[in-house]
Amino acid sequence: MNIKDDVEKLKRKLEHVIADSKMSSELEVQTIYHELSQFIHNCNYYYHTLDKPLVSDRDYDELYHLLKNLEERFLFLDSTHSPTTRVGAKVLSSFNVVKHKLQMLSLSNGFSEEDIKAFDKRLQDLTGISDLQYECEPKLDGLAISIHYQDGKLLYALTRGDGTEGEEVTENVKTIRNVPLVLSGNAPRYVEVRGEIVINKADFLSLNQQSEKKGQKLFANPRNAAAGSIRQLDSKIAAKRPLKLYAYGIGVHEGYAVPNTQYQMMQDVHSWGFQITNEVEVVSGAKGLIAYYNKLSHIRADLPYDIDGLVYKLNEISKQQEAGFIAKAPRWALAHKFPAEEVETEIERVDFQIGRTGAITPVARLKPVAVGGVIVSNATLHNMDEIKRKDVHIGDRVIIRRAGDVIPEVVRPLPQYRRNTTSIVMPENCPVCHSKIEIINDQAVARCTGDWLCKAQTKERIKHFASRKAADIDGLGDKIIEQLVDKELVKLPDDLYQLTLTDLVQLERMARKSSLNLLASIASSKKLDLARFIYAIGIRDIGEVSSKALALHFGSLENIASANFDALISINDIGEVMAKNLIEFWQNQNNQDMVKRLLECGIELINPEVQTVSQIDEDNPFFNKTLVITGSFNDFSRDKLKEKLQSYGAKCVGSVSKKTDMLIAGDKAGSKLEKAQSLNIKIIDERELSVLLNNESK
Ligand code: I6G
Repeated sequence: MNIKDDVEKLKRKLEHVIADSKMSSELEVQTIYHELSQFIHNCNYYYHTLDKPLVSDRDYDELYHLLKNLEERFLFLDSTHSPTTRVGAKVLSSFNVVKHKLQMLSLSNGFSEEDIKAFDKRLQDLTGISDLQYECEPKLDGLAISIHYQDGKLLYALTRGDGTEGEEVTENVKTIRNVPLVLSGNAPRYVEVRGEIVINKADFLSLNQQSEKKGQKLFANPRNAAAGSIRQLDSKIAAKRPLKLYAYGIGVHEGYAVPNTQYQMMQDVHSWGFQITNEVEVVSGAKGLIAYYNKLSHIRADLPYDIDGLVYKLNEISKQQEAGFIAKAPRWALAHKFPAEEVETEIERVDFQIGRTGAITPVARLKPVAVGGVIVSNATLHNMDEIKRKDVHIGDRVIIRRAGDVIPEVVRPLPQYRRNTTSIVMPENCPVCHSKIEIINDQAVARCTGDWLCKAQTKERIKHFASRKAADIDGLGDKIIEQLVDKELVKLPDDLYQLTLTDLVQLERMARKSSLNLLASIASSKKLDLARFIYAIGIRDIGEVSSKALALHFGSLENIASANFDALISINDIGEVMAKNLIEFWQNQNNQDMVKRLLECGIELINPEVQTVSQIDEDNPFFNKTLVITGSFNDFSRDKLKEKLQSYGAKCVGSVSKKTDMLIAGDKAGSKLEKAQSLNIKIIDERELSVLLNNESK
């Protein structure tokens, strides 16, 4: 019998049940309901996953309405996994944060042919096999997700989060048309499927066209659109977004008979009803990997989705187990990243942006151009030295580069096209407050001398004061700060504490409720750790780490303010420039007044317990060691870990060099791990770290 006959037979049975609903037994209704929902699940699979419609649109609509009709008529039916749930459900107030049953690991990165050869060589040495097979896939640029199924039914879905815990986004994931709500084939009783949620390039263009027609904000790129959709609290909105899931792996739980190869694992996932990319291949050795890279680079633009690299995995599962893990990344897998995209455009003009400390950055305003999936119209030129070195002019055609989420930069001009260009000249006065600009270090750094009189500096200083690591004023975003400074309601940080409801409700997009919430957050920020306060007042070069070191060492604001140069540089994290800046800061009457006013308006400082070197056990393995902490950790936040290691007398620095004694590598350790490996620096993962810390605290 063909599909058309199946559809007609189903319709006849349903019409009978619906027309004669009182005569049908509960079992009869359950049976036909089950048959119909299975049929529609199958139609969805053929349409959304295989891209081969099974029935006509008209038949589909008719069957779908019959299914809805059954659910409305027979309330005893369990519709939790019905195809009708794809339209979304209730609106949530927030997402629950849930621990992953199995950690979602990250991948080590490779960038060059040398990295690929080294990856293959490492695995050859580890396994003792010279001709290794790899399973290869494109690395989709989307949002990683883990979906759990029990007895073949979708149970819950979590975002990757920090790898240890993620947000529960089940309602939104259930709206994704190619995510099976019920598994087919021979799926294990409990299974976790991992994949990437994306919006295909063509769907992204239509989505933005629709948004434009409705006068709504456009999405920057498919990844942002996918991530934003999954984080919608109203799943009816997510249901309207053209999201897709491409599965890439399995979180192995008891009851799954692990096959021999990664390739077979992907076929298992596919057989349960998931879409996998069409580009999965198995190749031999580094040569095969490089050929795969060349092939995919060539067809990258024609793929339906954005990719930011490729993933290579040892194909044999037993060999994966032999290779094991390093710093929470599998040793048996590698993400081969594509180089940052570069495009050509034109510099229309150059503006000078003023930062928190008055430092001036030249910014090129560009003819808008698409790069790395977003439209770019600004790029940094760093400073005047860079402009001179690169020989960039206004009106030049230039190459710009955008890597990941970092600010795009001008790489070089194309002087062969140069006509009617003009030189870039640093203005003598600040474009915002018109104060004199001082040039330091032979042009490398230029600064506006307006200090708190410059509204541009004030805006950046208030943003810094209110930021998460400083006073942490929730709800005080950049746009509000800009309005407050423009309207001269805030000239200095203490003005924040004098704001009234009347001041706030007059601002754009501030209703009574949001204004009251903001006043409450401002009030609760008055209780402030000394270290946060030091960081918040924005002393030049005094970052979060040095603020903590100062607070821990001196224990009170008065002690920090009166410390002399020698006392300051005796602290591990304070260098000579920082010590000089600290002394200059406290000598400046304006700064003294600002701090005084903050304390007068009720800021209550919480002083830490002072720690002296003599309290530290000098035999501990971290004493006097220079450490770099990278990646994320299960049991510590990075900040807490830094604090803990500093309390053992360690010096925590930001980058790996020959002087580094140890790298503390958590999850997603990335380039610092690679550099430490190449310099033969001792690497400690979270497990070893816990052992060392436990031994020390005994
Ligand atoms: O983030 C990832 C993207 C794609 C992955 C991944 C992947 O395979 C194609 N595979 C693994 C093993 C991990 N992350 C940890």
